[in-house]
Amino acid sequence: MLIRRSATLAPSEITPRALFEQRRLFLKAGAATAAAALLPNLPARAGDRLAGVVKTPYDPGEPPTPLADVTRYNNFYEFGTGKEDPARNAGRLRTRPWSVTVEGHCERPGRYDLEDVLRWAPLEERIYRLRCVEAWSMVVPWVGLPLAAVLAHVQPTAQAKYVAFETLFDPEQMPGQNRSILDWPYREGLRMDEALHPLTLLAVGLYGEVLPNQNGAPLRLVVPWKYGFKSIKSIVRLRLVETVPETTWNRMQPDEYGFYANVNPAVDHPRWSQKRERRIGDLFKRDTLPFNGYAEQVAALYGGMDLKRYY
Ligand SMILES: Nc1nc2c(c(=O)[nH]1)N[C@H]1C(S)=C(S)[C@@H](COP(=O)(O)O)O[C@H]1N2
Ligand SMILES: [Mo]
Repeated sequence: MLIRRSATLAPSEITPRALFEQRRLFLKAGAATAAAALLPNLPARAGDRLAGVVKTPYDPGEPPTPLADVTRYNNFYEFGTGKEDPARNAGRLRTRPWSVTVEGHCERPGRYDLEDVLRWAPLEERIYRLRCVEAWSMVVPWVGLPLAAVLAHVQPTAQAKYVAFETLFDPEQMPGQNRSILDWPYREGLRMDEALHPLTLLAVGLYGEVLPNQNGAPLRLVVPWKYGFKSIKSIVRLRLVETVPETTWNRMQPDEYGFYANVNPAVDHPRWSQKRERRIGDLFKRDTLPFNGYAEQVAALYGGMDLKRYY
């Protein structure tokens, strides 16, 4: 099935329920910020143990993919297009000092040091499924903070309907950027209710340790109900915007990669089926679940939307 349409949703189409949920989450995130005022600094080197990580009930109850696979089978085109290229080449990325610039429609724009951002909420361990659009998948014990906590801190105004994200642009550190395989820097975006959803995580670690560079150090997005390409790595910029932001893959191949990119076994990629997936380490394929198994938590965000059109 080939679906061509630009997948956008007018702000007027966001349901009142979604907006209500959004406000409720906002209040919760504010409380978390207050509780996290005094956290130890984050160790800087990949593999360093993260302290003070709160265990959460986010766990699909499936065995996590071995660390060796999570860190040696990656997509990170800034370091090459082969699955093993990022593990080989990402070592040259300098992840400290690191700052995140927040711009656009918010009360507190600015350039924030990563250490400060990490004081806005406690670090949590959450085990999520990751489903790549290429039909492989993993189970990863991430460590991070809810994106909602960061948004609560910078306070989006009523005009902010979407959050746009950008990866670092530095061809000296990211040699893949010397080739025009993608339109650099890598860009992604979420609708505000998706960005505020409690499942949406900004990860700084995995398996209890500082994120290896190839997995998106020092700060990467994880949106478990969407295809992996939405989970942008090595983020340096957040922009609060009023209209649907441009995203890298959507811009490259709009008929193959939609803005929403919700995992959906009923909507095939134009060149292959999305009905099944191979969990890394498994011999046989398994069925892909709607919203990657998170339908109960997120399906309501898309009530009334035609998910074949907004793919
Ligand atoms: N900046 C950047 N982020 C990126 C990518 C990329 O090439 N560059 N690849 C995406 C894709 S397609 C996937 S499947 C996931 C893979 O995450 P992992 O390597 O941690 O498993 O990262 C996503 N984030
Ligand atoms: Mo992917």
